[in-house]
Amino acid sequence: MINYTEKIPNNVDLGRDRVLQRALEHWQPAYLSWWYDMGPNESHNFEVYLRTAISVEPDGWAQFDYVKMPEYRWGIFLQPPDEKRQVNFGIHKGQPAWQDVPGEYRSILRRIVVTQGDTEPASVEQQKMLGLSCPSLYDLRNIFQVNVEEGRHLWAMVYLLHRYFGRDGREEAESLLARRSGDTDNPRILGAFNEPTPDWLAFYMFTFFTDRDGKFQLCALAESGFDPLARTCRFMLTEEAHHMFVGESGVSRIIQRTCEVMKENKIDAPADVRALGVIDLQTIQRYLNFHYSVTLDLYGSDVSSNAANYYTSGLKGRFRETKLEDDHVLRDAMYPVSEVVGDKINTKQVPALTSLNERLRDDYIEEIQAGVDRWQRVIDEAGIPFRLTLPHKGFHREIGNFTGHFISPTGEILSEEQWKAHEFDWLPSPKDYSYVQSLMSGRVAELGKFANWIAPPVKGVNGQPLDFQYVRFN
Ligand code: BYC
Repeated sequence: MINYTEKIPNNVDLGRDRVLQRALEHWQPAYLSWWYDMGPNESHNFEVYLRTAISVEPDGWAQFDYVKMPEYRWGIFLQPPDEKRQVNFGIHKGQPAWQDVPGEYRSILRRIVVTQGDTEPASVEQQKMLGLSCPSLYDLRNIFQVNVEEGRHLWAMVYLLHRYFGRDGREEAESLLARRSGDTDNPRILGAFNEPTPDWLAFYMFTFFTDRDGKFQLCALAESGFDPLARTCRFMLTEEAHHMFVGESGVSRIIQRTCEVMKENKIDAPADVRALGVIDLQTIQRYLNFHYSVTLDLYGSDVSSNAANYYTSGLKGRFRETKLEDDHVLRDAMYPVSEVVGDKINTKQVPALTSLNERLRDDYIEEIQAGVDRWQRVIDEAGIPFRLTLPHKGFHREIGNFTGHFISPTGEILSEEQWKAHEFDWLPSPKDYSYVQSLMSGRVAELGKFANWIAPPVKGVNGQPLDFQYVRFN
């Protein structure tokens, strides 16, 4: 069980390590000050119907109650240890899993933990203003749940930094509170986390596409031979599932509402759809193209010696590593990656070890495609002849083999002029953003009411009705 009697709730017996406890208690006010500054705008007095973990077991989510977000019990929760666990891949395969950081891997491991940790506060910063334009109390509660859990994911990484990386770790933990999403001088580490999330369509796309990168990266880290990292990622994954649900169902409800209005009024031209105050499917496709492509970049270069090192040293595995049937060393294995040669996109075989980023990206794409197929069903059921598609992997990429090339959504290699002529057929234009934001100018806060541009969900949170008071404003 989680100990909530301590200042920092935890299931790692924090009280036994006074030095660590004091260091984290020192970091705690800095974290809160960051939350007051960069957490959801003007929300500090709201009471929000939030879930708080009571144990790390799968059914440990039983507790729902009204909580003021700055009083949320952020803490340190690791999956219980498995004494027999081993390093399951790479050159140390078969050795007992490490309970401490192996000296030779200290700096690369710290780097992985810092990169993971950096994304968590970044996403809270990106979503800071959205509470002011929520489509319902149900949705407002959901974004706040996502935000407090991203805050807890930051705690998870900061615990590892403080506990296992000494002074360097403490300095990194401070830097995690100092960088800012989108800041020119001190930005967040990874590209997608410096992009704005200016409206609720962008928020749902982000939680569908980018939080799912979170899932795949956490799954890869949950295989780590460094056992404390593996155990903390396993518990984070239970929180991540809700975030992806918010994204998938949010986009699905927007599509559903648009389709209803199109059918009722027998219209299909985007201008007519917009005139009725809902988001045209073409704009939804452009948002999809944007969020998909910036998220693909988060997997890193197609061919990466960093990725090979992470794997060989047993620090970061593949998706479902222990379920895969091969040697888990990848000495002779090959894997296909794409590259642009002249005016063609070719596939070539490269060592599987160096193409692990590409492989994880491919695993991700498979799952994303299944989600997009579920959105498509909503359109098909309404009898509307429109297809939502994932653009080509090379479309709008800034990391890896496609960088510097202009690739259309269907995979044609274009000149820069050709790209420019079509850019805003494929990606949201400033006009698209201002239209979407014009729909979201204020907060919809009456009980049970939903903004015109989104359908209500199928059911409420934790068995509560849709007209439940999910947030009390005070
Ligand atoms: N933007 O060999 P390369 C989540 C850098 S999301 C900017 O290509 P590598 C969440 C790279 O750092 C999951 N820079 O890549 C979701 C390197 O720099 P140096 C987050 C980038 O290292 C929603 C250089 O390019 N977790 O949890 O194999 C809400 C060449 O590196 C980018 C993780 O990412 C980029 N997109 O792989 C909240 C897991 N990509 O060495 C939370 C930990 C690469 O030249 N991170 N670079 O200075 C990793 O495993 C790896 O760092 C990456 C990159 C997969 C990100």
